[in-house]
Amino acid sequence: MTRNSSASPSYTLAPLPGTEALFSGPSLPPATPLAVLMTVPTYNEAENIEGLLDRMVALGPEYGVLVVDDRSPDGTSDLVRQYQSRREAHVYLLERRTNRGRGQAGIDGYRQALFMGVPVIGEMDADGSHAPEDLPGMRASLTEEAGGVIGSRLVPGGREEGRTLSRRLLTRAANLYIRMVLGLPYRDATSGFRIFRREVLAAVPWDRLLSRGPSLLQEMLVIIHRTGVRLRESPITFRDRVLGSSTLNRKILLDSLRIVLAFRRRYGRGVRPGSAS
Ligand SMILES: Nc1nc2c(ncn2[C@@H]2O[C@H](COP(=O)(O)OP(=O)(O)O)[C@@H](O)[C@H]2O)c(=O)[nH]1
Ligand SMILES: [Mg+2]
Repeated sequence: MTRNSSASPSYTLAPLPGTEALFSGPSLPPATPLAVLMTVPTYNEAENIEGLLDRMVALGPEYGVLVVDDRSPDGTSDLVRQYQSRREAHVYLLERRTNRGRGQAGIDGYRQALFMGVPVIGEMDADGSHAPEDLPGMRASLTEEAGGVIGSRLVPGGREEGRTLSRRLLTRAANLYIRMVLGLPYRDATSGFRIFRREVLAAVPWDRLLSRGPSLLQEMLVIIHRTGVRLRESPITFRDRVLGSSTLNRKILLDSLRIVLAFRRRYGRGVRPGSAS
């Protein structure tokens, strides 16, 4: 379903091979064109989604959100639709009917955002751990020579709040492992808060990725790095999820260690000869 009126381009559902989905937009799209579109995968985020939308909309009319929901039983998508009918804001919803999962939701979100032609496209969690207020700083770090910006907990100025010592150590150990195995120069390769130029994302082979889960975050970085594109890191304040429950468990953790080795087999460890530097 697509509802549209007035000035803004009339966005429609992108071709999403292998996924059945519905797409909707605001009843009253703002006259200001979309400059930054953040994709937000959601599964049972009814407690968090309206607060996130309010904070995103407060950044200005050129910022938009694309919620990518997997039929959350708690009615997350109903809340988004209500928001679309009452606020003049770039709030879009992709309701996936098949292939539930964080990895495929992320892929479909990026495909939909690319199809919409927005110049800067990113992703963040719905659970409040990523602060919309950090986005303008990330956008300011997107200088001409950068292909994107990682919102980083582990560069000077970056912070973590409300996290146990074991979670903080886990983040650091995972990043050390990823840096060593994949030869990536980034301090926070596990951060799920990032923005990219659309041309950088357009070069990602979305239908040939290995990831089916959260490891998509690292697979995207390794693919982009191998093409010679460089990202910057900009400090963020990360807050551990306050409401709802995390999908991270021991099995996901072990799977993600294994899949990093699979990335190394497929993509190698260094920059490909012949690619730009
Ligand atoms: N569409 C979709 N989103 C998901 C799925 N699993 C998790 N998410 C969302 O992905 C984001 C990250 O998940 P979260 O539970 O916060 O993981 P953590 O940050 O690693 O603890 C949140 O916004 C979740 O609602 C899923 O199967 N489908
Ligand atoms: Mg989270």
